[in-house]
Amino acid sequence: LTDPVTLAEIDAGRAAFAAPYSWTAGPLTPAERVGAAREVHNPARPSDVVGTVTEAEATMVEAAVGLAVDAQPGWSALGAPARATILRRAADLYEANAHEVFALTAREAGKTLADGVAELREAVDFLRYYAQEAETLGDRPARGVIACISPWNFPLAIFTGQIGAALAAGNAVVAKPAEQTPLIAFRATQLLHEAGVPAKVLQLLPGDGESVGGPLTADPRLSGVCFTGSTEVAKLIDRQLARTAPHAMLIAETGGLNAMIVDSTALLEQATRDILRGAFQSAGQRCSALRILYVQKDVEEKLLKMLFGAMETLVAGDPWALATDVGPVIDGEAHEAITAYVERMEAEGRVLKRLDGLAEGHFVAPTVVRVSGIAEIEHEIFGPVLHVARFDGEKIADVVSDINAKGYGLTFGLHSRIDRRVQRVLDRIGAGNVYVNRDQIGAVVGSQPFGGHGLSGTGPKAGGPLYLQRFTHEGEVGSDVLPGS
Ligand code: TXE
Repeated sequence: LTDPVTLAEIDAGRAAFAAPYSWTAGPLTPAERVGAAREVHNPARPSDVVGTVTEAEATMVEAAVGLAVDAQPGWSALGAPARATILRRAADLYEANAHEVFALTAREAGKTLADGVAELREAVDFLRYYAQEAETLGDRPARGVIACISPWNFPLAIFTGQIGAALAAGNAVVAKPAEQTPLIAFRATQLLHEAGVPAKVLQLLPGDGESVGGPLTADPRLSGVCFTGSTEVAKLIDRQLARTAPHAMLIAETGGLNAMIVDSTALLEQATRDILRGAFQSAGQRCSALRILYVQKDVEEKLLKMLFGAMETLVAGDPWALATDVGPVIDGEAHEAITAYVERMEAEGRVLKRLDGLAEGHFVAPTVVRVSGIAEIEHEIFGPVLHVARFDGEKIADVVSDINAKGYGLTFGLHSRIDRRVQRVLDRIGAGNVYVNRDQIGAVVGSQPFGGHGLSGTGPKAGGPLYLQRFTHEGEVGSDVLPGS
């Protein structure tokens, strides 16, 4: 845990954990609120219905963007200090409702309590950081209406970070959360409204990618899209904007095939701990997660022995139990895809280690798979599956070239105690975030901004000073194009 959680918070969370949720709010009139109701299920216990959501339809998208266009100038005219005050108030409200956030992240997204704490911390940091940055930037012209499209793996932090930046800079937002996690998004939106963000300035449109995300990103009145999710969808949106809103900016944060190199001089105890966290925390469902470990031949046997031993200590199970390290993957579809991959690897005789599975829920047992190198991995496996390759000390430059050639560029880790080697590798590696002799885990808002390039995304890094500028008319920085779109 990054922060102590009190017993009272856990008790309060337990009550919230059992409460049914439903989505009804929004500035649209009841007649405009159309769409089918959808049940949201707990990934650890699929028979548990967390709540129901009325999903939006295309006509609602049109109405919502219209309301946002009308409301945006008033929000912008409030001025940066007033908007910053509102966002800080929202951060306070998030903290005051911490227990409910933990409960929802566990129950709707299958996140462990430790992950829930980290997620809340990051969301709150985003709100306060962008509030402060907005005051520093002063009153620059905002862009207009921004569509924020977020994934389920950080249903609070990424959702809040995108929205917080757009709002701080004076834009109105139409947000589409991931279809798997609308309830956390709904609760966060309520708290932002309660803090003083007008209902028309921040609207939430739950629904799936095609039926809501599609029409939303095709609306010519958009001034920008802030997207986190798969590379494929980022490319779709990029092409869509070029057709219907060529003036609009796009920030896309997508996946990666993140590597770590461990050489024979590394402290293996530390490397083991960092590999374990990098590969299996959040059940491997982090864009920063470690996917392929390159270990130098002469320490391979020892390191893998230590790693497999450490894996045995991982507790998989109910995310709400304090002892749990690894929760479920997000849904049945993800479970099926990752399991099919692991079974294929097993049939090919590549599985080096696989923990026992759990009978109920969408659990995937942490698994280690043998590969000869990154080129062999077809695409990102978004779950607790680590690939291992070995290398010869002389060939480290080739390893770095292979990683670069794959075209992603999100996170990279290196464990070595040879300074010259560290420097040489860092000079060559193409990754947005690099971790040396430490765990390869995500962002630290304000001090370690996060983001990649190549197939891993476009635009400035989240949680850094250039990010907010991109939401204003003077922020034409980092506007590269996604390869292949
Ligand atoms: O992503 P999608 P999914 C990667 C990871 C994962 C894969 C698929 O490899 O296995 O992507 O995950 C919305 N127009 N990451 O299916 O589909 C969608 O509704 C507009 C990495 O969840 O990209 C959701 O809100 N929007 C990642 C959001 O896009 C559309 C986090 C992301 O969904 C749309 C998540 C469309 N046509 C997945 N189609 C990370 N960087 O951390 C979908 N969406």
